[in-house]
Amino acid sequence: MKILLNRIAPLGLLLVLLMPPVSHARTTDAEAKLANVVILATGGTIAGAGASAANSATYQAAKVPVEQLVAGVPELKDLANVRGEQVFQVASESFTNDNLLQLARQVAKLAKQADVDGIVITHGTDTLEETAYFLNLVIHSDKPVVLVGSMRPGTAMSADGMLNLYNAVAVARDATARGKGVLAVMNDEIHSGRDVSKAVNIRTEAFKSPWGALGMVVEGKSYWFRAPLKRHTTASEFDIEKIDSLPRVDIAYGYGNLDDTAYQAFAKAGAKAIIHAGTGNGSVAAPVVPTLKALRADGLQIIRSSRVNQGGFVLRNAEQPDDANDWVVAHDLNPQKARILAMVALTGNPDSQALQRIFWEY
Ligand code: DAS
Repeated sequence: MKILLNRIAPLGLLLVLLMPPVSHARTTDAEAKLANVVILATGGTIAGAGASAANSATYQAAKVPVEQLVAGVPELKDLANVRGEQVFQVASESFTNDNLLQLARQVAKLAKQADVDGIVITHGTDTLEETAYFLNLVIHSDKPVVLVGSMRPGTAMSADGMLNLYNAVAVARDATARGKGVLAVMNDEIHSGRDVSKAVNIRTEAFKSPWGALGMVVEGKSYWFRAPLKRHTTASEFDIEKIDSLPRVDIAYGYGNLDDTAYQAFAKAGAKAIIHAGTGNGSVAAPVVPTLKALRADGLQIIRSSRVNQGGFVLRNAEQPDDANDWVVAHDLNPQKARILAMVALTGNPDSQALQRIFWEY
Protein backbone atom coordinates (compact mmCIF):
# COMPACT_ATOMS: atom_id res chain seq x y z
CA MET A 1 0.00 0.00 0.00
CA LYS A 2 2.78 2.37 1.05
CA ILE A 3 4.64 1.65 -2.27
CA LEU A 4 1.43 2.43 -4.19
CA LEU A 5 1.01 5.77 -2.37
CA ASN A 6 4.65 6.65 -3.03
CA ARG A 7 4.02 6.17 -6.78
CA ILE A 8 0.70 8.02 -6.90
CA ALA A 9 1.71 11.06 -4.84
CA PRO A 10 4.30 12.48 -7.34
CA LEU A 11 1.86 11.87 -10.24
CA GLY A 12 -0.88 13.69 -8.33
CA LEU A 13 1.46 16.58 -7.63
CA LEU A 14 2.41 16.75 -11.34
CA LEU A 15 -1.26 16.86 -12.35
CA VAL A 16 -1.95 19.71 -9.89
CA LEU A 17 1.00 21.67 -11.28
CA LEU A 18 -0.25 21.13 -14.87
CA MET A 19 -3.84 22.24 -14.05
CA PRO A 20 -4.74 25.74 -15.36
CA PRO A 21 -4.85 28.29 -12.49
CA VAL A 22 -8.43 29.04 -11.40
CA SER A 23 -8.61 32.78 -11.42
CA HIS A 24 -11.06 34.41 -9.03
CA ALA A 25 -9.85 37.84 -9.98
CA ARG A 26 -11.90 38.08 -13.21
CA THR A 27 -15.70 38.21 -12.78
CA THR A 28 -17.21 35.46 -14.87
CA ASP A 29 -20.14 36.32 -17.11
CA ALA A 30 -22.39 34.29 -14.83
CA GLU A 31 -21.20 36.17 -11.73
CA ALA A 32 -21.65 39.47 -13.57
CA LYS A 33 -25.32 38.58 -14.16
CA LEU A 34 -25.94 37.59 -10.51
CA ALA A 35 -27.26 40.19 -8.08
CA ASN A 36 -24.93 41.44 -5.32
CA VAL A 37 -26.24 40.66 -1.83
CA VAL A 38 -24.60 41.75 1.43
CA ILE A 39 -25.24 39.66 4.55
CA LEU A 40 -25.05 41.69 7.78
CA ALA A 41 -24.65 39.31 10.72
CA THR A 42 -25.79 40.33 14.20
CA GLY A 43 -25.83 37.03 16.16
CA GLY A 44 -28.74 34.96 17.43
CA THR A 45 -29.50 31.26 17.12
CA ILE A 46 -28.71 31.22 13.41
CA ALA A 47 -25.16 31.80 14.67
CA GLY A 48 -25.67 29.48 17.62
CA ALA A 49 -23.98 26.22 18.63
CA GLY A 50 -25.21 23.40 20.83
CA ALA A 51 -23.25 20.63 22.60
CA SER A 52 -24.77 17.88 20.47
CA ALA A 53 -27.02 17.30 17.46
CA ALA A 54 -29.80 16.44 19.90
CA ASN A 55 -29.66 19.97 21.39
CA SER A 56 -32.26 21.75 19.29
CA ALA A 57 -33.33 24.09 22.10
CA THR A 58 -30.34 24.09 24.47
CA TYR A 59 -27.40 25.96 22.93
CA GLN A 60 -25.42 29.16 22.99
CA ALA A 61 -26.60 31.89 20.60
CA ALA A 62 -24.25 34.31 18.84
CA LYS A 63 -21.15 32.14 18.43
CA VAL A 64 -20.60 31.42 14.70
CA PRO A 65 -19.03 34.18 12.56
CA VAL A 66 -20.62 35.33 9.30
CA GLU A 67 -17.88 33.79 7.15
CA GLN A 68 -18.78 30.39 8.59
CA LEU A 69 -22.50 30.99 8.05
CA VAL A 70 -21.88 31.80 4.38
CA ALA A 71 -19.43 28.89 3.94
CA GLY A 72 -22.04 26.59 5.46
CA VAL A 73 -24.39 27.22 2.50
CA PRO A 74 -22.22 26.95 -0.65
CA GLU A 75 -25.38 27.05 -2.79
CA LEU A 76 -25.67 30.77 -2.02
CA LYS A 77 -23.21 31.44 -4.81
CA ASP A 78 -25.75 30.03 -7.31
CA LEU A 79 -28.23 32.69 -6.17
CA ALA A 80 -26.11 35.83 -5.87
CA ASN A 81 -22.65 37.27 -5.39
CA VAL A 82 -22.67 37.23 -1.61
CA ARG A 83 -20.38 38.89 0.90
CA GLY A 84 -20.72 39.02 4.67
CA GLU A 85 -20.10 41.68 7.32
CA GLN A 86 -20.17 41.00 11.07
CA VAL A 87 -22.03 43.96 12.60
CA PHE A 88 -22.61 42.52 16.09
CA GLN A 89 -22.46 39.08 17.70
CA VAL A 90 -25.28 39.31 20.24
CA ALA A 91 -28.38 37.42 21.31
CA SER A 92 -31.16 39.70 20.15
CA GLU A 93 -32.94 39.89 23.53
CA SER A 94 -29.97 42.09 24.45
CA PHE A 95 -30.35 44.48 21.50
CA THR A 96 -30.21 48.14 22.55
CA ASN A 97 -31.50 51.30 20.84
CA ASP A 98 -27.88 52.02 19.91
CA ASN A 99 -27.72 48.62 18.15
CA LEU A 100 -30.86 49.55 16.19
CA LEU A 101 -29.44 52.95 15.18
CA GLN A 102 -26.02 51.53 14.20
CA LEU A 103 -27.54 48.71 12.14
CA ALA A 104 -29.97 51.07 10.38
CA ARG A 105 -27.16 53.48 9.49
CA GLN A 106 -25.15 50.59 7.97
CA VAL A 107 -28.19 49.37 5.99
CA ALA A 108 -28.88 52.90 4.72
CA LYS A 109 -25.28 53.31 3.63
CA LEU A 110 -25.19 49.97 1.78
CA ALA A 111 -28.60 50.57 0.17
CA LYS A 112 -27.19 53.71 -1.47
CA GLN A 113 -24.37 51.74 -3.14
CA ALA A 114 -24.95 50.89 -6.81
CA ASP A 115 -23.05 47.60 -6.34
CA VAL A 116 -25.52 46.41 -3.66
CA ASP A 117 -28.80 44.94 -4.93
CA GLY A 118 -30.14 43.48 -1.70
CA ILE A 119 -29.32 43.13 1.99
CA VAL A 120 -29.86 40.15 4.31
CA ILE A 121 -29.63 40.61 8.08
CA THR A 122 -29.06 37.48 10.17
CA HIS A 123 -30.61 38.16 13.57
CA GLY A 124 -31.80 36.52 16.75
CA THR A 125 -35.45 35.59 16.61
CA ASP A 126 -36.45 37.12 19.96
CA THR A 127 -36.50 40.75 18.79
CA LEU A 128 -36.26 40.22 15.02
CA GLU A 129 -39.77 41.68 14.69
CA GLU A 130 -38.70 44.92 16.41
CA THR A 131 -35.63 45.43 14.25
CA ALA A 132 -37.59 44.60 11.10
CA TYR A 133 -40.28 47.16 11.92
CA PHE A 134 -37.73 49.81 12.89
CA LEU A 135 -35.91 49.43 9.55
CA ASN A 136 -39.27 49.41 7.74
CA LEU A 137 -39.90 52.89 9.20
CA VAL A 138 -36.53 54.57 8.67
CA ILE A 139 -34.71 53.08 5.62
CA HIS A 140 -35.32 55.18 2.50
CA SER A 141 -34.68 52.58 -0.18
CA ASP A 142 -36.85 50.18 -2.15
CA LYS A 143 -34.08 47.58 -2.35
CA PRO A 144 -34.94 44.33 -0.58
CA VAL A 145 -33.84 44.24 3.08
CA VAL A 146 -34.55 40.78 4.49
CA LEU A 147 -34.21 39.69 8.11
CA VAL A 148 -33.66 36.01 8.85
CA GLY A 149 -33.00 33.87 11.89
CA SER A 150 -33.41 30.30 12.96
CA MET A 151 -35.14 28.44 15.74
CA ARG A 152 -32.46 25.74 15.97
CA PRO A 153 -28.66 26.13 16.02
CA GLY A 154 -26.70 24.88 13.00
CA THR A 155 -25.32 22.06 15.15
CA ALA A 156 -28.76 20.49 15.69
CA MET A 157 -30.51 17.76 13.72
CA SER A 158 -32.91 19.32 11.19
CA ALA A 159 -31.39 22.74 11.78
CA ASP A 160 -33.48 25.38 9.97
CA GLY A 161 -30.84 28.11 9.61
CA MET A 162 -29.24 26.95 6.36
CA LEU A 163 -32.45 26.87 4.34
CA ASN A 164 -33.70 30.07 6.02
CA LEU A 165 -30.48 31.83 4.96
CA TYR A 166 -30.70 30.39 1.43
CA ASN A 167 -34.32 31.57 1.19
CA ALA A 168 -33.47 35.01 2.55
CA VAL A 169 -30.75 35.51 -0.08
CA ALA A 170 -33.14 34.22 -2.75
CA VAL A 171 -35.64 36.94 -1.80
CA ALA A 172 -33.01 39.67 -1.33
CA ARG A 173 -31.60 39.11 -4.85
CA ASP A 174 -35.09 39.12 -6.40
CA ALA A 175 -36.26 42.31 -8.14
CA THR A 176 -39.88 41.34 -7.36
CA ALA A 177 -39.08 41.92 -3.66
CA ARG A 178 -38.32 45.60 -4.31
CA GLY A 179 -40.74 48.14 -2.89
CA LYS A 180 -42.43 45.70 -0.49
CA GLY A 181 -40.83 47.20 2.60
CA VAL A 182 -38.47 45.41 4.96
CA LEU A 183 -39.16 41.68 4.96
CA ALA A 184 -38.61 38.71 7.23
CA VAL A 185 -38.05 35.24 5.80
CA MET A 186 -38.55 32.26 8.09
CA ASN A 187 -39.76 28.70 7.53
CA ASP A 188 -40.30 29.21 3.75
CA GLU A 189 -42.59 32.23 4.35
CA ILE A 190 -42.02 35.87 3.39
CA HIS A 191 -43.48 38.26 5.98
CA SER A 192 -43.82 42.01 6.15
CA GLY A 193 -41.42 43.43 8.74
CA ARG A 194 -44.35 45.49 10.01
CA ASP A 195 -46.72 42.60 10.65
CA VAL A 196 -44.50 39.67 11.62
CA SER A 197 -43.96 38.59 15.20
CA LYS A 198 -42.57 35.56 16.99
CA ALA A 199 -45.69 33.69 18.08
CA VAL A 200 -44.18 30.35 19.21
CA ASN A 201 -41.06 30.02 21.31
CA ILE A 202 -39.47 26.68 20.31
CA ARG A 203 -40.92 25.45 17.01
CA THR A 204 -39.48 26.18 13.53
CA GLU A 205 -42.94 27.44 12.51
CA ALA A 206 -42.59 30.29 14.96
CA PHE A 207 -43.27 33.49 13.01
CA LYS A 208 -46.80 34.68 12.23
CA SER A 209 -48.39 37.79 10.76
CA PRO A 210 -51.93 38.56 12.00
CA TRP A 211 -53.01 39.47 8.46
CA GLY A 212 -50.99 36.68 6.82
CA ALA A 213 -47.61 36.29 5.14
CA LEU A 214 -46.91 38.23 1.93
CA GLY A 215 -45.74 35.10 0.15
CA MET A 216 -43.51 32.05 0.09
CA VAL A 217 -40.06 31.21 -1.18
CA VAL A 218 -39.53 27.73 -2.55
CA GLU A 219 -36.33 26.37 -4.12
CA GLY A 220 -34.94 29.88 -4.55
CA LYS A 221 -38.05 31.43 -6.13
CA SER A 222 -40.35 33.98 -4.48
CA TYR A 223 -44.13 33.61 -4.80
CA TRP A 224 -46.13 36.71 -3.80
CA PHE A 225 -49.80 36.83 -2.76
CA ARG A 226 -50.05 40.22 -0.99
CA ALA A 227 -48.27 43.55 -0.72
CA PRO A 228 -48.16 45.91 2.33
CA LEU A 229 -50.57 48.88 2.39
CA LYS A 230 -49.20 50.75 5.40
CA ARG A 231 -46.50 53.42 4.79
CA HIS A 232 -42.91 52.18 4.79
CA THR A 233 -39.35 52.85 3.57
CA THR A 234 -39.43 55.35 0.71
CA ALA A 235 -42.98 56.48 1.67
CA SER A 236 -42.04 57.04 5.30
CA GLU A 237 -41.75 60.53 6.83
CA PHE A 238 -39.01 59.14 9.11
CA ASP A 239 -35.41 58.83 7.96
CA ILE A 240 -32.51 57.23 9.85
CA GLU A 241 -30.24 59.97 8.50
CA LYS A 242 -32.25 62.50 10.51
CA ILE A 243 -32.46 60.47 13.76
CA ASP A 244 -29.62 60.92 16.27
CA SER A 245 -31.19 59.10 19.22
CA LEU A 246 -34.38 57.38 20.30
CA PRO A 247 -36.48 58.49 23.30
CA ARG A 248 -37.25 56.13 26.14
CA VAL A 249 -40.59 54.32 25.66
CA ASP A 250 -41.63 51.51 28.01
CA ILE A 251 -44.30 48.81 28.03
CA ALA A 252 -46.48 48.07 31.07
CA TYR A 253 -48.41 44.81 31.01
CA GLY A 254 -52.08 44.64 32.06
CA TYR A 255 -53.34 41.76 34.28
CA GLY A 256 -55.60 41.14 37.30
CA ASN A 257 -55.01 43.06 40.54
CA LEU A 258 -53.03 45.71 38.63
CA ASP A 259 -51.78 48.87 40.31
CA ASP A 260 -49.81 51.86 38.98
CA THR A 261 -46.36 50.90 40.28
CA ALA A 262 -44.83 50.10 36.88
CA TYR A 263 -46.27 53.21 35.20
CA GLN A 264 -44.95 55.50 37.96
CA ALA A 265 -41.52 53.83 37.78
CA PHE A 266 -41.29 54.22 34.01
CA ALA A 267 -42.32 57.87 34.23
CA LYS A 268 -39.67 58.43 36.92
CA ALA A 269 -37.09 56.75 34.69
CA GLY A 270 -37.79 59.32 31.97
CA ALA A 271 -40.17 57.52 29.62
CA LYS A 272 -41.65 59.89 27.01
CA ALA A 273 -44.46 57.41 26.29
CA ILE A 274 -45.84 54.31 27.94
CA ILE A 275 -47.37 51.50 25.92
CA HIS A 276 -50.18 49.98 27.95
CA ALA A 277 -50.31 46.29 26.97
CA GLY A 278 -53.89 46.03 28.13
CA THR A 279 -56.15 43.05 28.63
CA GLY A 280 -58.68 42.44 25.87
CA ASN A 281 -59.31 45.52 23.76
CA GLY A 282 -56.55 47.48 25.51
CA SER A 283 -58.59 47.81 28.71
CA VAL A 284 -57.16 49.82 31.62
CA ALA A 285 -57.83 48.63 35.19
CA ALA A 286 -59.78 51.27 37.15
CA PRO A 287 -57.05 51.87 39.79
CA VAL A 288 -54.60 52.80 37.03
CA VAL A 289 -56.76 55.28 35.06
CA PRO A 290 -56.11 58.32 37.34
CA THR A 291 -52.34 57.74 37.13
CA LEU A 292 -52.40 57.52 33.33
CA LYS A 293 -54.46 60.71 33.15
CA ALA A 294 -51.96 62.47 35.44
CA LEU A 295 -48.96 61.22 33.45
CA ARG A 296 -50.63 62.46 30.23
CA ALA A 297 -51.15 65.83 31.88
CA ASP A 298 -47.40 65.80 32.69
CA GLY A 299 -46.66 65.41 28.97
CA LEU A 300 -46.17 61.63 28.62
CA GLN A 301 -47.97 60.00 25.70
CA ILE A 302 -50.23 57.12 26.73
CA ILE A 303 -50.69 54.50 24.00
CA ARG A 304 -53.16 51.67 24.44
CA SER A 305 -52.13 48.36 22.87
CA SER A 306 -53.28 44.88 23.84
CA ARG A 307 -51.70 41.74 25.26
CA VAL A 308 -54.11 39.92 22.92
CA ASN A 309 -52.62 40.00 19.48
CA GLN A 310 -53.52 37.67 16.68
CA GLY A 311 -55.80 39.34 14.14
CA GLY A 312 -57.58 42.14 15.98
CA PHE A 313 -56.93 45.78 16.90
CA VAL A 314 -57.58 48.20 19.74
CA LEU A 315 -60.64 50.32 18.99
CA ARG A 316 -60.39 54.01 19.85
CA ASN A 317 -62.94 55.22 22.47
CA ALA A 318 -64.29 51.70 23.00
CA GLU A 319 -62.96 50.42 26.34
CA GLN A 320 -61.66 53.87 27.33
CA PRO A 321 -62.66 57.51 26.43
CA ASP A 322 -59.45 58.15 24.48
CA ASP A 323 -60.69 61.50 23.14
CA ALA A 324 -61.46 62.76 26.66
CA ASN A 325 -58.21 61.35 28.12
CA ASP A 326 -56.12 62.53 25.13
CA TRP A 327 -54.71 59.01 24.75
CA VAL A 328 -53.59 57.18 21.58
CA VAL A 329 -54.48 53.66 20.43
CA ALA A 330 -51.88 51.36 18.81
CA HIS A 331 -54.44 50.01 16.32
CA ASP A 332 -53.28 46.45 15.39
CA LEU A 333 -49.68 46.82 16.58
CA ASN A 334 -48.61 44.54 19.42
CA PRO A 335 -46.96 46.25 22.39
CA GLN A 336 -43.37 45.70 21.22
CA LYS A 337 -44.17 47.03 17.73
CA ALA A 338 -46.09 49.97 19.22
CA ARG A 339 -43.00 50.82 21.26
CA ILE A 340 -40.84 50.91 18.10
CA LEU A 341 -43.28 53.19 16.27
CA ALA A 342 -43.71 55.44 19.31
CA MET A 343 -39.93 55.88 19.66
CA VAL A 344 -39.54 56.77 15.98
CA ALA A 345 -42.62 59.02 15.94
CA LEU A 346 -41.54 60.90 19.08
CA THR A 347 -38.28 61.94 17.40
CA GLY A 348 -40.54 64.43 15.59
CA ASN A 349 -42.23 65.58 18.83
CA PRO A 350 -45.85 65.19 17.61
CA ASP A 351 -48.91 66.13 19.68
CA SER A 352 -51.32 63.28 20.44
CA GLN A 353 -53.47 63.95 17.37
CA ALA A 354 -50.43 63.72 15.09
CA LEU A 355 -49.22 60.67 16.99
CA GLN A 356 -52.58 58.97 16.45
CA ARG A 357 -52.37 59.72 12.71
CA ILE A 358 -48.95 58.06 12.65
CA PHE A 359 -50.38 54.97 14.32
CA TRP A 360 -53.17 54.83 11.73
CA GLU A 361 -50.74 55.19 8.80
CA TYR A 362 -47.76 53.03 9.78
N1 DAS B 1 -31.73 34.29 22.21
C1 DAS B 1 -32.38 34.25 20.92
C2 DAS B 1 -32.04 35.52 20.14
O1 DAS B 1 -30.86 35.81 19.97
C3 DAS B 1 -31.93 33.10 20.11
C4 DAS B 1 -32.66 33.06 18.81
O2 DAS B 1 -33.73 32.48 18.80
O3 DAS B 1 -32.19 33.61 17.82
O4 DAS B 1 -32.98 36.17 19.70
